[in-house]
Amino acid sequence: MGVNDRPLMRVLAGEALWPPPVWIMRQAGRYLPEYLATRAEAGSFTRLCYTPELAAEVTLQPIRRFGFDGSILFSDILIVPDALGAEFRLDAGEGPRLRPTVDREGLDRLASSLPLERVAPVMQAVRLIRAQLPAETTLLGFCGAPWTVAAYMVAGRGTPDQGPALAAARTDPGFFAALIERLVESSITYLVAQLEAGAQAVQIFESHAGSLPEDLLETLSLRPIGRIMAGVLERRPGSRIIVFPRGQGRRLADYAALGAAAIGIDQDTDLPTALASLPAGVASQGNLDPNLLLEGGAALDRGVDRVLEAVRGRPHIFNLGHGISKDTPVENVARLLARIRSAA
Ligand code: 1CP
Repeated sequence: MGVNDRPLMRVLAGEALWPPPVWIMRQAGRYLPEYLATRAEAGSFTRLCYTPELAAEVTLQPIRRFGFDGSILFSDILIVPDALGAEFRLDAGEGPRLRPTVDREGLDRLASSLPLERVAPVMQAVRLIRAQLPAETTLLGFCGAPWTVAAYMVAGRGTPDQGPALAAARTDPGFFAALIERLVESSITYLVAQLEAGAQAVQIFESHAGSLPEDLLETLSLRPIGRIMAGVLERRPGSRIIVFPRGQGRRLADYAALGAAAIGIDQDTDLPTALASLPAGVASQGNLDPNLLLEGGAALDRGVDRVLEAVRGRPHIFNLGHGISKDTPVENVARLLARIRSAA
């Protein structure tokens, strides 16, 4: 099977498939007992990300169990700041932590471009995964969008509203623009390396797009993502890029116009309205509320059917509106797949 015969790749090329191909954001993760076992073996989250054999193992676990059409590299959006020198760690019971980068001096202490030798284990994981994946499964690489990654870098952790990064963008726009610029260049290098190692498409996660006010959306989100896409496409013409601007459901057409093959849609966005706003030929992805997967049963079935009805006849990749919850019963994921794959 050639790369372009894979169902998920066909949809990224604009073809409507029935039933649609499916993968789940955070499909490798804490709801799976085998993930918890490998994570314990690794000792820490970053060791898991930087040990090619273990990262490949957890990437493949949900494929073996469920046969998703897409397999997403197991890593994290905070690996890029870590490789730049920001010291990412994830301790038990806490969210991610980084050494905060709050001004020009802090930025000057970081690497001026992404050190490829530091992310070499990630690329080795990509090669190991591709070698073991079924031929029909698409391997997705990814990175965080500059605004979303910068929000963690400035605060040194997750925050409810990205307040520290918004304040920095307003009070020290020169520093903030330089930080975004560093992340644009690093992300191009990082995504191109993933594509060269065997990823067949990549997703850019703008998970905190929703916290950006109207007057900052263009400079801090749309333009940087557009520059990453142009940089990747210049070096790898024809690359398929999925953009997920969570919390900006009314601006999906603006993100699509950057050259995206597909646009991710969160669960707070009305699906028929969002689909009507997308240009023909741009695929859609997502929208199912992760809480329905937590709940299961008839509520889950109805949610799945509602998405299927809305996307019939257009290129769509079935997925959630955000990552799967760690408390999700594994059997609900099996039920979701069975429902999609038996869709008439
Ligand atoms: O074992 C654990 O405790 C780790 C939990 C975990 C996992 C499973 C983290 C920490 N990261 C991941 C993996 C991960 N993260 C993947 C792997 C591929 C997959 O199966 O999907 C991906 C694509 C990400 C991307 C990521 N990391 C995003 C963007 C997507 C999203 O969820 O919005 C973000 C915002 C992060 C930061 C991050 N890393 C981890 C957590 C818990 C968080 C969010 C923290 C916060 O905002 O408070």
